Amino acid sequence: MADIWQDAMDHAVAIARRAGDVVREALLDDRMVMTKTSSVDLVTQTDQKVEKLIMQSVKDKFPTHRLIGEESVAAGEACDLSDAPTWIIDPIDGTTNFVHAFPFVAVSIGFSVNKQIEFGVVYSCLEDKMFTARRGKGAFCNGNVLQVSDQEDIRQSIIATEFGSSREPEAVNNIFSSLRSILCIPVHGVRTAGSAAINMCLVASGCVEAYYEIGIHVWDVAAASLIVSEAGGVLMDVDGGSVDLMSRRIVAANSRAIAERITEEIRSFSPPRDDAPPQH
Ligand code: LIP
Repeated sequence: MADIWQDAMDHAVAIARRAGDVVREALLDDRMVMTKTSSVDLVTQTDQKVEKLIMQSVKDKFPTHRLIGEESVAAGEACDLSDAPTWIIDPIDGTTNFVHAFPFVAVSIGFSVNKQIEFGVVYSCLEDKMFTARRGKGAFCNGNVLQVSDQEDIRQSIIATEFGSSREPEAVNNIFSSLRSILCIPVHGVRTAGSAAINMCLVASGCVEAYYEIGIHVWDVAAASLIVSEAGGVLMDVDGGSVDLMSRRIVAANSRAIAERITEEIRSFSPPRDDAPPQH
């Protein structure tokens, strides 16, 4: 039977590649940096330009589809995930990396129908790695099948996480408390790539056993969540329940056992949800 979303997925791959060209070219120019929720929550004109490029091309080709984009939400648009076909876009995941030319920068495009991710495309544009997954059909990097690590012992594992974009002492304490507990399990190591989407693609590729973070947004993880699960991994909330992509909390791991072990060590908290009504 023909895949009804194949055309949309092909378009997502093509537009992610075009967006990647724009990101790579922009690295040669001066990058004017602006801030959003804090002095370390960065945005550039390239984030905004790439989001417009992706959104316009989707509107032209699929005029009935809905869109959620990081920079549009930052500009005041609602972040509502309905049952309608919806493109969930992060034009540059790893903006701080982009600003510093640290080489992990991704264009992330997830596509959801009935609140279920149907396909995910993450283009790590400086590495030229195109990660793709279609629900029920596996995950790939540049056409090669992805499979999570088969390591079952967390003591033999590498765990990825991030420090987030708050420097409030309480937030930093929470992050370091979880990090300390996990490091002291002990694990082989902890890594931060600077991009949630790339961290999750590292889980899908079997390079790290797990990734966790509190504070991410739906556009950071929508596409990569399917890449992880189609590579044989599991997704979980940081308290051990089912993952909720709007909750801003995620554990992505190679196995349920490692995901659950991580949830035992995380000091959890709940940032305002992505779909919370705007504060006035
Ligand atoms: C970033 C993430 C990063 C996380 C930041 C932020 P951006 O996305 O990928 O892992 O720690 O809080 O969400 O802003 O570069 O798209």
